[in-house]
Amino acid sequence: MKKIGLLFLLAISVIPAFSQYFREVDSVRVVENSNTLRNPWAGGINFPNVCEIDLNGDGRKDLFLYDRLNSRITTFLNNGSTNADLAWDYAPQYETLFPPISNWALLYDYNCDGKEDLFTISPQGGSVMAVYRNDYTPSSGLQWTMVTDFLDEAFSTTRQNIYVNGVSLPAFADIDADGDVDILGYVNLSPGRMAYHKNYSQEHYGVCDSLDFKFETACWGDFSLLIGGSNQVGCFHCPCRTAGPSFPDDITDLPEISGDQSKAAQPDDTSFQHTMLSTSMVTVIRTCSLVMWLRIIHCLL
Ligand SMILES: [Ca+2]
Ligand SMILES: [Ca+2]
Ligand SMILES: [Ca+2]
Repeated sequence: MKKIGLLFLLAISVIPAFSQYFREVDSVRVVENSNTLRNPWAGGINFPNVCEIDLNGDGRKDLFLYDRLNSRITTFLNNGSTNADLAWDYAPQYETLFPPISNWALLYDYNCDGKEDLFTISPQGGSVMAVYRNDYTPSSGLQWTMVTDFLDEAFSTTRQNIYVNGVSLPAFADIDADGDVDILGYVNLSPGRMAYHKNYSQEHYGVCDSLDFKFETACWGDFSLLIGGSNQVGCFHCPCRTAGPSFPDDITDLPEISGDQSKAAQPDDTSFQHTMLSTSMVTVIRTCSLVMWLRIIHCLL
């Protein structure tokens, strides 16, 4: 048996070695209709969350995209060009620096240090949200610290998780204009209403850097979406409790519409090809923008 093994080793030692090597090349120029594409090898974009973040600490806001269709992160650096078509450079070196993301990812600077922090579905799964703090430094670069994997709030005399799910995105904004981030979302069995999770960081600590939430109301804005779909408002100034489930998908865009700092909720729905705009009279700060998303798609393609 030992002789057979020795012969086998001798045999393979004299067989010429043929190996195939693959090397990634992303510098090949791609021209379409005489136009040279700026980021032809950045990959496609299907169903992304788009957020601003300064990836490299140069003071310019770069781009973070999380494609919900294939769970892919894509990052672009802002090169400072005033031409929006030329401003974004594909920078895949930052894509692996983000923490584990599930279903969706939104960036918002909750602790007011100028660095966007990350909110996503918790590694615990279910209807729980996790928060990661952006601890970028010039020496260490982009790095994250988990603040909590169970973002909770006061509810009556107890505490509960701030309800989220993998389909419907919450919105992060300063709803009451006191400087700390609040959250709009949906309750477990939503009657077509938006729930308001108010942050008491300013009230309790005098600063904006804490996540001290209380379930304020299940009927923010005093309106209700139409039960059964079509992504329309069913009623304004209607009684707070109406029956039946309705789950619009996203309310991530809270744009200022009229220039008077009043803001609007813009629920989207994957079942319909249109979105809806409902204006309000409260002051909030816009986070990830649909307008920006459309602009990016225009720039990258
Ligand atoms: Ca930057
Ligand atoms: Ca921050
Ligand atoms: Ca606030």
